[in-house]
Amino acid sequence: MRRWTNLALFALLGLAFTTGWVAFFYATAPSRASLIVHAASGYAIIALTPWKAVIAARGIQRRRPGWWASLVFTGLVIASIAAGILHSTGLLTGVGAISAMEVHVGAALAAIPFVIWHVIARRIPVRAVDLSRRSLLRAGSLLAGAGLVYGAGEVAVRLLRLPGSLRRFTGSYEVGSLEAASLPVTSWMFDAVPAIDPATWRLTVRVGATMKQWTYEELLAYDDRVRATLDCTGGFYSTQDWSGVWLSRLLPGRLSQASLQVRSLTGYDRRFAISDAGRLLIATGLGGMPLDPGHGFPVRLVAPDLRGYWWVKWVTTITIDELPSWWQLPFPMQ
Ligand code: HEM
Ligand code: HEM
Ligand SMILES: Nc1nc2c(c(=O)[nH]1)N[C@H]1C(S)=C(S)[C@@H](COP(=O)(O)O)O[C@H]1N2
Ligand SMILES: [Mo]
Repeated sequence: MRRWTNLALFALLGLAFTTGWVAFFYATAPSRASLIVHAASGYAIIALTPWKAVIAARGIQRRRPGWWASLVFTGLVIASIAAGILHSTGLLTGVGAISAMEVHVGAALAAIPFVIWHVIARRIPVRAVDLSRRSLLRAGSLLAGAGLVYGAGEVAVRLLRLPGSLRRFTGSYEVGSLEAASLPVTSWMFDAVPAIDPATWRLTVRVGATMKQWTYEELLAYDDRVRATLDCTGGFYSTQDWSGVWLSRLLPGRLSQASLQVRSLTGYDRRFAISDAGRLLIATGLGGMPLDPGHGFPVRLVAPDLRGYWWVKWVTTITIDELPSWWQLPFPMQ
């Protein structure tokens, strides 16, 4: 049971980590599907606490080198799970500018080097019986049981009318919809708001060797509109009315290329399939007013049904090329 507990924890940590990122990748149904498995793996980790506590108590008594690092690791796992539950129930969704979701993911990321160290320093032999019917069945029942606990928790959140009952299927909370002034200004990681002079700014559209430039005035002549929901992985969403021009209208007629890359003045970029151009808006306006610098002035991308991190702000260049649309890191690195 001891070895099985440690192996199960290893598998569950990997599952929680993977399903968390899958949920971040989507703003549609797969996000919820992934979060159900995610929450179940989190509760399964909690369920193993009594067994792991015995293992850990023995290990701590033995004072093996680096035992304190295991305690830091334990602290990070507890912090991540606690912040996840605080977010999901809505009991505490943030303190000041820091959201519970940011703490949740931040602690999980900080735990990575510790898990790697922990499983190397406390290596356990893996044997054929670990994949036996019996251990797999046990793992399956643990995860299914944890899934039921999650389901019961969701029911309880609704019966108790906790704020968590108001969250969207991605787990995000609504903020200031249809009230442009209440839309938060946020960035993926490190980007700061640049100062851009609309008189000299140009939107460059490159197709192979040819290139066309648009001035801010020229783009203002369009009035395509869309109501769309920005769903930030930081844990909030907001539905707003956006105006501007469908990206497809800025492209020359027939294109054989596979993808288009939208790039910010800051270097931040995202790549899309060319077939998406008709549903991507190059926005100049929010709630009937020109964008303000924080929300992407002079123009930003509005990408309905995609998570907020696809909505590139301060766009300067659109490049159409032969690269497949999946040819990029799944998440930006800046
Ligand atoms: C939620 C994840 C985990 C937590 C919070 C955790 C925590 C701890 C703590 C606090 C100790 C005692 C201090 C020490 O000996 O360093 C320990 C020991 C140990 N852990 Fe973990 N651990 C986790 C996952 C794992 C995994 C995935 C493995 C292996 C694949 C593992 C294998 C061990 C072993 C073999 C020991 C030593 C027990 C002994 O010396 O008697 N642990 N763990
Ligand atoms: C050590 C790794 C992790 C563990 C053990 C863990 C566990 C949990 C738990 C227990 C919850 C609360 C579920 C609920 O009651 O609804 C939760 C929520 C959540 N986690 Fe994680 N998590 C981990 C890492 C991550 C990562 C890396 C991400 C994203 C990249 C992530 C994204 C989320 C999201 C979006 C929610 C909110 C779900 C909702 O409100 O319905 N998690 N997590
Ligand atoms: N250039 C650039 N665009 C960006 C980001 C960024 O960091 N840099 N952050 C993205 C993320 S994560 C979100 S949620 C939205 C936030 O848009 P808002 O500040 O208008 O609410 O912008 C996206 N566009
Ligand atoms: Mo975001």
